Amino acid sequence: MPTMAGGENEALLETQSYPYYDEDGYSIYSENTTKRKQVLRYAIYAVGFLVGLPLLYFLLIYLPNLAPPGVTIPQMTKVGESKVYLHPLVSQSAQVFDKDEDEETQTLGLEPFRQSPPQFDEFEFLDSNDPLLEEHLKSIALEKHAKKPVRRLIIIGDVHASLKQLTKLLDKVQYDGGKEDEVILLGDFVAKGKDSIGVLDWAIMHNSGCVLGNHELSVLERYAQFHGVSPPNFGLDTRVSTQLFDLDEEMRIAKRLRPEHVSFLASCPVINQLGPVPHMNKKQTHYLANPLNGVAVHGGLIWNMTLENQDPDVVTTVRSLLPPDFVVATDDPHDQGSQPWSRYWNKHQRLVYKSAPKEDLKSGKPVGTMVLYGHDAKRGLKYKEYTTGLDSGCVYGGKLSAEVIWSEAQTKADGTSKVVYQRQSVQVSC
Ligand SMILES: [Mn+2]
Repeated sequence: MPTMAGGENEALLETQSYPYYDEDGYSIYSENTTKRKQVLRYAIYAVGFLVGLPLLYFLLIYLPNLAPPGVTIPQMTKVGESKVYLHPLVSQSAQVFDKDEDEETQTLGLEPFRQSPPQFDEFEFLDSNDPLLEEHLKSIALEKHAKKPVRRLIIIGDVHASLKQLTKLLDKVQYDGGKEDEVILLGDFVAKGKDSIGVLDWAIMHNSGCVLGNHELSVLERYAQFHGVSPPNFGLDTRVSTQLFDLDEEMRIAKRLRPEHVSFLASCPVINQLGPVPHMNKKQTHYLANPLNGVAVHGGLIWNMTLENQDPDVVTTVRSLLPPDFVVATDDPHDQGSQPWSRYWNKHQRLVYKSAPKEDLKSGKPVGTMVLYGHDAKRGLKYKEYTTGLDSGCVYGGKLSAEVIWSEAQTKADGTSKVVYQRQSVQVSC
């Protein structure tokens, strides 16, 4: 055969090898294929719907929730004051308290120690027109209506994100939800446990009082880095943080903080002045007539400094003091020769009390300062005359502890009335 046109040859080949094309080049299966394509299109729509909807949810709902918008951290308070005061309570079934006959206790004006906790529903507020109230408020230098009256302070040691145990403890003390009870969290209420955000939400919902712990401070520092805002500061004390934080547990908490969490954390002072709290003798057997000035902190205070001069980083972390002068703080109680900060605080406050004018002791005005603190789970629940340690290691399988404080108008056998401060220690296992 002579030469053949290349095109013809190719066309032939094509027809032979692709028999499902007719002469016009249309598929003889075109109807079937269209149906198949339609099914395929619907399948793609279905899959797209199934994948797209969760994706949309992830992008619009879950992700923004995962990293809420950043806000600037408001200026924080070093020394703050509780917004409530303990209004004296009176028992409905009028009780008369015998004067303690012991000679030593008489001179000190001791009050009988209530062994069992009172039933708080039996109590009501002392009438606001009662002259005893006027006299009492004057002795503690408090103006009527300056603060919200409450019946109890419920001061709670390191909660560490243990929301379940917190509510269990509050059930046990029959917390009224914040109407006339004031909860004060002693710092480190976030981190380590299961539900940091849950505890924060609880505290905000119940308008609870607080102090700043080392973990809250760390979380705020990480929050500042994550959102590129200024780190937490206390005004004159400029905190310059050069540290870069990794993705640790506190960073994960920081990423989840919503603006209301940040403003709550920033509202917690480092040192929270609570007003008068009961004063018990060294052996913890009797109440003294004078209350003490109650101060809540997370770690502790340095004995030779005013509240205003304390360093926030020390107050939130101190456990012990270093020799030779015991004015330098360490958080490691194993440091050689170190002593608990509370030992020096108690020594110093005993001197303050001894040197107080006799009239002050008689007037019922607070003399000396009681520090309520957490942070020291190893030493645990610790009662001294001028310090109360309330971290009983809940998150390590220990207990969660509350110190419940109230004041009572008591009538003595001789007919005189007086306001006394009392306390009760309550624990739940974790
Ligand atoms: Mn701590």
